[in-house]
Parts: sequence; structure tokens; C-alpha cells
Amino acid sequence: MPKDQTIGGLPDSLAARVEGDIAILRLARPEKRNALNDATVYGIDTFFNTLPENIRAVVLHGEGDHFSAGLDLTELTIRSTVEAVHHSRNWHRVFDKFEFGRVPVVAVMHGAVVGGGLELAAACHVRVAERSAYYALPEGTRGIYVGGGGSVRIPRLIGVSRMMDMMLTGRTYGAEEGLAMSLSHYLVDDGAGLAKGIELAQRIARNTELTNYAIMHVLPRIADSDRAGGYMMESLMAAIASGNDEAQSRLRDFLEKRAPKALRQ
Ligand code: 1HE
Repeated sequence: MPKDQTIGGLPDSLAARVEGDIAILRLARPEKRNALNDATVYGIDTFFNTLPENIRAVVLHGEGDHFSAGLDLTELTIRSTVEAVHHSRNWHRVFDKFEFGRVPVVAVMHGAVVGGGLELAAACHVRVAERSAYYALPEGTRGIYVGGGGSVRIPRLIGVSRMMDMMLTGRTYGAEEGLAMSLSHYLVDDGAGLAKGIELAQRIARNTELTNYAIMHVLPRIADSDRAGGYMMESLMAAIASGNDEAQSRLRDFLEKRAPKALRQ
């Protein structure tokens, strides 16, 4: 795969490129603060549907001063109730597709990460924030409600009570607070987010495909299930993963002192 290959067929609001076995998807509508219109959401779907086979991880970031201003509010004004349900269900479909997809996604957040922008980031597997990042759910003050899976995903990150406060009062959290609350996993200086996101994606890409798949698909299901079922699923997954040839060869590499140690970085 040539370096910096582009991925086509996307709307103008998205741009994608390939760097080795990493694909980088950019929200590219800075003039509208990367507000997510239908074309963009369908474009995200297309991106993941057409991801080249060799891609092992994805980095998602935003162009301009903000990650995303959330739902494109111009599109809400013309919807009937039933159209609004379908619209929200489409976000669920697309975000679920990559959350439970083939490869992990690292979000790089800066500036506004609000409303549907936060819902999008919450569907990603690892989140890096630049110091400029701030988080809000202005749906409450706009007289609407989250529709991109936020009610399901965001309480799992910060708890129902914090999300309630954000929606009821329009409270915003800054980047440092977001790190403490698990809205992000990493905090870096402004301008350093993409490099950090790529570095993490490259590290993820070196894991075995099966382990990454288990982490994305099995771990959250275990967390959602009862204890006894969870333990059983874990044992089965552990047995399947360690029986894999690649795992056996990596274990031998460690035991024969050829593999890196898990030292503090
Ligand atoms: C938009 C949007 C948008 C900007 N939909 N057009 N989201 C919100 O309630 C957040 C709304 N946006 C903002 O509060 C601000 O735009 C920001 C704080 C993010 C950035 O402020 P600023 O001063 O840099 O930009 P701006 O001047 O407000 O916006 C620049 C342009 O982007 C302007 O258009 P223009 O044609 O006048 O230049 C804005 O109208 C446009 N723009 N944000 C449409 N969101 C699945 S349900 C999810 C529900 C939600 O996401 S609700 C939360 C929606």
C-alpha cells in the first residue's frame, strides 16, 4: 500500500488518507465548525465500508478550530417526528458500525466537542484531547435531545448524573476535567493531537487482529453482562486468543527475551 494513499468517494465534508496501515479520517467542514449533516454521517459510513483490508487502525480528527459543533442544526428544522426518529437511528447504525467494526478508532479532539460531536467521539475506542478541547451537551438548552447514541455511551464514560447536569444546565467541561472524567484518555498540547493519535494508532496496529477484535467486541459485552456470564465469556475468549499461532509466537518471543517489556513509558 503506497504511503499517503487517499480514500475516495467521500463528501466534501470529509477527507481521508492512508499512512501505512493507518487510515486518517478528517472532518473537513471547518466553515461550519464540522457540524455533522446527513452527507457527513453517510460519508463516515462509506469510509468504514470501503476501508482497505490492510488498515489496522483509524484516526479521526477535525479541521479548523473545533472537532465538531455536533448535529447540523439546519437539518432539524425540516423534519417530521418520524423522519427525526429515522435520522437518529441512522446515526446509531453508523456509529455502531465502527464502534463494533473491524479496527479500533482513535479520536483526536480539540476546541468544541459538543452535542453530536461528543456522541461521535464517545463511539471511538481511544480519545486524545488537545488542551483547547471542551465538552458540552447543549441539546437541553436548544429544546432537543441527544440522538447519536449519547444516552447510551456517555453515561458509561461519566455517569448518568454528570450527563444530566451537562444537559440540564448547559455546563461545559474543559480538557483537564475531561481527562479526569474519562471523556479523554490522553491530554496533549494544542497542535500535538494528531501526532499523538497516529502514534497510538500505530501501537494499536501492532497488536494481533484477534486481540484487538476481542477488546472491541467482547470486553464491552462482558461489561454489560452479568458476572457469571462475564467470567465465562472472558475464559472462552482468553482460551481462543492464547491458542492463536500469532499469540503463541509472541509469547515465545517474550520468554526467549526477543520481545519488548511492558515498561512504564
Ligand atoms: C452550525 C453549527 C451547527 C456552527 N449546525 N451550523 N450544536 C450546538 O448547539 C453548537 C452550535 N455551535 C456553536 O455553539 C458554535 O458554532 C461553536 C461554539 C461550536 C463555534 O463558535 P464560532 O464562533 O467559532 O462559530 P460560529 O460563528 O458560531 O459558526 C460558524 C458557522 O458555522 C456559522 O454559519 P455561517 O453560515 O453563519 O457562517 C454557524 O451557523 C455554523 N454552525 N455550529 C449548523 N451545529 C444526533 S443529535 C445531536 C444533537 C446535537 O448535536 S445538538 C448540539 C448542536
